[in-house]
Amino acid sequence: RPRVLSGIQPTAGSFHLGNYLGAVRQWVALQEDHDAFYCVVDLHAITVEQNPKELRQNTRVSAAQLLALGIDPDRATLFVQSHVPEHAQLGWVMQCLTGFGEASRMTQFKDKSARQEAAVGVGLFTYPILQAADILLYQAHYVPVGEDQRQHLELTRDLATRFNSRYGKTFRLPEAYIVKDTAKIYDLQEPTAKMSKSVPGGVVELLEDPKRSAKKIRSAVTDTGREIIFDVENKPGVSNLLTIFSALTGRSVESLVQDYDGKGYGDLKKDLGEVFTEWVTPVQDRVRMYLDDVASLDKILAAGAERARDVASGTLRRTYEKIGFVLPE
Ligand code: AQP
Repeated sequence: RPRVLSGIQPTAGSFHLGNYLGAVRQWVALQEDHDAFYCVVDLHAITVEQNPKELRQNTRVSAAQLLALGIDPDRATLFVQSHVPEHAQLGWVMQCLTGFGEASRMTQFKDKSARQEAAVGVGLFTYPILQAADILLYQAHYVPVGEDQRQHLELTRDLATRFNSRYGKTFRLPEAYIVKDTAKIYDLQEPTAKMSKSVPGGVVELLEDPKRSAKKIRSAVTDTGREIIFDVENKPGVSNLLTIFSALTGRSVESLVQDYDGKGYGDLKKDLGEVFTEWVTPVQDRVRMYLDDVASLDKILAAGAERARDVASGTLRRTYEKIGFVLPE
């Protein structure tokens, strides 16, 4: 079975709808017929300052959300990145292989560092290199992510190619698995910008009170005109709502457009608020259930880490050997 690997940051509060539709929804589908590895990337989280108590809580809440959204620990390997030390170890190897100029071209770093008020750490700069190590350790065929990660995937492939040509074939070249329709969910208040936790406003959070989400959806910025049609160029707000509506219900955008023929933006937004509430309420119930039994949750993560280490340690050993490190007996 082809291998997939992906990770998500233990975001404070909760995941947002962009994380779910752009990434986690694909994770759930792929676990059916792939050998899937999914991790909560806490090492990535400390690239910006974290409160220790909150980080620990956010990591568990993230794992609970993944389970509640449909990741099945019997089918997929679900783990916490810091439980598998090989990530940091291969991360160092990859750093030594990366050009400074090459790393400087990463647009996400440019965006994030420009937005950050606190001093920018080197970890934020080398973030995509650690991400490359995350992927290469598992010899993943596919990496299900949103559009914003495409450049990081290219870097990963470049580093794998470089290592392979310098030391001999070691890493598989992974491919981004990006579902076009939901590759980029937009901010509800600014529908030409990516929905993102660091730009609060038009972000729908999965664990907030659904009434609040429905209100955000009802007050989403729509476009001039009245017609409900899918036209990303000229009607980004309405198109974004149609994308979300379609993804949550499984109905095609065309059939939604037909149904809303002659109706107003208000109707669409009100209905989408209800659709979201209906979808998210049982998800929230399941998150609570997992968090009520932290011991069992931690057990799931420990079992996942063990399976992940089995694969990761083999790759790291082969890598060390190729580099010329003396391997410990
Ligand atoms: N708006 C989005 N549309 C589609 N996919 C998205 N992803 C994030 N935002 C969107 C995808 O979610 C996965 C996990 O992302 P992450 O853990 O790297 O979180 P992030 O990218 O840091 O999330 P944010 O909210 O976008 O954070 P900031 O504001 O820090 O940039 C990834 O697969 C990502 O593509």
